[in-house]
Amino acid sequence: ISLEAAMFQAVREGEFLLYYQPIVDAATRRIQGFETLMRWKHPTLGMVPPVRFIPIAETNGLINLLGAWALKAACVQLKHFEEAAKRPLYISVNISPRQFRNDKFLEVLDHALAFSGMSGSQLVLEITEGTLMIDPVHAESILVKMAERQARIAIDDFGTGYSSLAYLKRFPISVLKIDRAFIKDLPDAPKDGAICNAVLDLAKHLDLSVVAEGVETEAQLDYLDRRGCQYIQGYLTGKPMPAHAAMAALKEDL
Ligand code: G
Ligand code: G
Ligand code: MN
Ligand code: NA
Repeated sequence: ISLEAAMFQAVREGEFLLYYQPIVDAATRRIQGFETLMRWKHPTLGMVPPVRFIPIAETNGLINLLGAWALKAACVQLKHFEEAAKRPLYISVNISPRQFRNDKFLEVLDHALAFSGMSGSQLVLEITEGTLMIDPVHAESILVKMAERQARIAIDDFGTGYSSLAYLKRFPISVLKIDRAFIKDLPDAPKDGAICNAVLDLAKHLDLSVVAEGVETEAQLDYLDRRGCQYIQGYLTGKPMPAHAAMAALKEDL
């Protein structure tokens, strides 16, 4: 049985689950929100990594079903996180190119918000530069509708895509997520440091937030914090974890 066939079975059997990775304030290390990351727990194969199953789901269209489930489940979970934390938080959800272009996408989004009772302002949708560039006219119309719902847009893997900076002017974007590729060799890589500084400067002038991804060391966090990077995500401040562990992390995070 192929991995693809196993995926359809996995949907029926409820083998997909969501992990949550904290996004923290660099200065205080307080949790501000979580990125939702999909996991597949297969009964015999064990944990199948998203790099193996997301591309298949993107090709056969199953990503629309999985993505709709993930968005709704993440919104419901956010309400539980906020009850545990007793303060407002946000949830960040990855949206693949095919999901973004699906004509049911706005319905899926509205259903997730209505079902969970969550405000759109607490939702961040992570898309890549590539997703925007496939069809910029269509992308603009979707982004404007998201902005009407107060949902924020983050550019995921920022700096690694094949695109121009012009879209930062054209589209209503709120967050840049600096790709791990630019973080991993900090603080001793002058070119990576220069790129991070340039992104932070650009974001400041465009009034965008920045999240540095893949922060694994204190030296990296310190470097980014000193240069005014407000938000950090990485193994240093929290690995992707199941909901119950994220709840525990929130209760420790006074
Ligand atoms: O979690 P890592 O946890 O291995 O995730 C690897 C990649 O899989 C991420 O870069 C992301 O692009 C993709 N991914 C993880 N979860 C989701 C999801 O819920 N939806 C989509 N579209 N992609 C996801
Ligand atoms: O493409 P996207 O940024 O959505 O995916 C994030 C990916 O990065 C996930 O696979 C997640 O598990 C992984 N990740 C998160 N933090 C770290 C980190 O500190 N180090 C490494 N190597 N990977 C990380
Ligand atoms: Mn992401
Ligand atoms: Na990324």
